[in-house]
Amino acid sequence: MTDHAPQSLDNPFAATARTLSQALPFFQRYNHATVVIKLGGHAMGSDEAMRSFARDIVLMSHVGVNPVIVHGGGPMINATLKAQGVESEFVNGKRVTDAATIEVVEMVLSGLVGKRIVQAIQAEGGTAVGISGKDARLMVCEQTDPALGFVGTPVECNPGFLERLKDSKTIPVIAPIGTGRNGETFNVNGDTAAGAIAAALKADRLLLLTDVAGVKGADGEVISEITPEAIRELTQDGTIAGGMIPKTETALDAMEGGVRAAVILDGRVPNACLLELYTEAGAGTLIRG
Ligand code: X2W
Repeated sequence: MTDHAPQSLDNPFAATARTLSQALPFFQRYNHATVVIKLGGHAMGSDEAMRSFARDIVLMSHVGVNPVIVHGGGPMINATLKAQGVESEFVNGKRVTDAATIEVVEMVLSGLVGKRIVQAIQAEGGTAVGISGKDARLMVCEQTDPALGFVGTPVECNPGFLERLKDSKTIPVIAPIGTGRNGETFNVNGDTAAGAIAAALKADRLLLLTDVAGVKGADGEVISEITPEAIRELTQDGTIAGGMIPKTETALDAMEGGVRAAVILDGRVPNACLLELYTEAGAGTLIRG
């Protein structure tokens, strides 16, 4: 008898089952959605944080999302350059990149950082490939400004190869390195690269994972949802300032390019991506028109 008795009402797993059930409308909403996730170097943190991020990505892919990861790695580039006795200079958030620096940037991003993310995803049971904007001519760039050296602005994205990866349920992990039309290598700001790739894919969501909770209003509180017009107003009156400006600009540019909505959120919060996509409250600041 007891073998077949209904589970008691205080089953400790009841809350887990209820959480899954509550997520159904969100699983349905994002089924077949393309979600571009920018993982900034400051959001990467410990091995445990990387494991948690990778697990979220694999879960998303299992419930019908097509995740595309674009990563940064600024602090890791700084550490490698420092070990070589080189200090970088940044102008408007972009690293002045000479011929020797671009080699370090490419090695660190495409080699170390990208492959760490690939391995983390595969450790959780997913399949990922690490590429850069050079591969399959994904991100063709022009020089941003001669004063910045080998810093590139994406002028052409060819995302056809990403579509083929999607068909085989392979998660792309993209380093923000671009190719020039004459074979140059360009260093691209990670946010800029994520925005350009999200626009080329006409992504449903662009998640910018960073180390702040979101966009703050004049009262210092994080704004949970905001329109592009309101972002422009808050930027003009100086409420949005400093390092947040490149992020909001990326979000607005991506939306002008056809991305449906962008979210700026704290990637250090456990399960940040799941909180955003699969719960009523979301996470960080959702920007949509
Ligand atoms: C960045 C690329 C990496 C990046 C750099 O060299 O640091 C430029 O500044 P985070 O971790 O997202 O900041 N490129 C042109 O964007 O990393």
